[in-house]
Amino acid sequence: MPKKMLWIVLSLFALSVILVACGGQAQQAVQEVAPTVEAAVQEVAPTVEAAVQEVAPTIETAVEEVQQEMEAPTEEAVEAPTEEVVAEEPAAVDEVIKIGFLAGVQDPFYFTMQRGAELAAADLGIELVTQIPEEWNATVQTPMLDALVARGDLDFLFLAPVDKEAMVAPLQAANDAGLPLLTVDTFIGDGDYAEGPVTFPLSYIGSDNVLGGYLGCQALAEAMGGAGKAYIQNVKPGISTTDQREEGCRQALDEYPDIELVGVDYNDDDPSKAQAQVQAILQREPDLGGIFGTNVFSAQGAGQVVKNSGLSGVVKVVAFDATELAIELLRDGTVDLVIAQKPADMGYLATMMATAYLNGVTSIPERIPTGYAIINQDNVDDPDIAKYIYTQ
Ligand code: T6T
Repeated sequence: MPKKMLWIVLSLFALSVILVACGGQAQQAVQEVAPTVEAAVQEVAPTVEAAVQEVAPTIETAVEEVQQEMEAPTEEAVEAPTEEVVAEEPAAVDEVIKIGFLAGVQDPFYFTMQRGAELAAADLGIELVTQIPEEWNATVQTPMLDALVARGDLDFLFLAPVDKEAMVAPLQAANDAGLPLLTVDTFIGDGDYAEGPVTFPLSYIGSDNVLGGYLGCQALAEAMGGAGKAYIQNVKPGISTTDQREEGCRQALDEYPDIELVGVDYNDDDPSKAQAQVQAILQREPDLGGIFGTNVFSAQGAGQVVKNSGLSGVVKVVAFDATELAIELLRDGTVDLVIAQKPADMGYLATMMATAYLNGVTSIPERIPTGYAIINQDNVDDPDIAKYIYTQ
């Protein structure tokens, strides 16, 4: 503002202060000088205006510059992102998040997992798209996976791959198509998504199945009195979970020199095939002492044949998976121990981790073990245990 302008304004201000201080006489004085003041104001008004006009563009530019500075990200923020952030761009979360769940097969274990996932979906306000194959088979699950990818509206997918090798390529294709994914219950590769041969799935949520197999067969060996002939009723080689349960069982039986493992059969997850195989081994080994059933249909087949053969309590049975039928066989003494996984927890956690990831959380643990409940005749009615029984 020009110096002259400043002086005029200041002197006018001083004058008005003096006038106020002087009271009545002042008023008369004011009226006398008013025209002069007015003339003075009229005189400087154009200059003031011109001066404002003059500096206006500068002020405006300055304001714009400040605004731009505030919007632009700082040097550090641009350079700082860690490696994971670069991995994949999470989906825009402006519309409802849509998460796909592809199970392994229709059985009480996955129905219970579905209920856990639905509970999480309700809690988190996301949409869940569930698909459950009728048969446990990679040739059935692969086209279902491809169809889920082809929909193009899913933001994330979690699934139980039915074979740890055969499902690597289909999942890689889904991931390459931009669909982030994690596996529940089973894994692909060796399950180590941090250092293993396959690392693109974000996480593996499921039981420690080697431990589960070990606990199951340690209990079987004890129930057999540490001696005799044992047998494993399994599903199909190549399934990460049941392969590991067999491995853990063998480790436990190896600790009992007086126990002989007389056979392992694979029932393709078909209960009637399981029954036929158990009838065959009982004929081949009439003094069989114990059977370990590695999952729902394996244990179901074994338990029903032992019961129907009147061998309840004679041939010891350990069942993996806490279906209502397994619990019934436990209550009537055919089954000695039931190992309950936590499929509802797996479904809930998978939905939660998927949602967290889509909301920008980058530190999703590559491994989330979900633990067990060991059920026997003494604790089967304890509500804290009974809650782990799978619902139909
Ligand atoms: O035992 C579960 C699951 O953990 C396994 O991967 C496959 O079989 C079940 O679904 C039970 O049928």
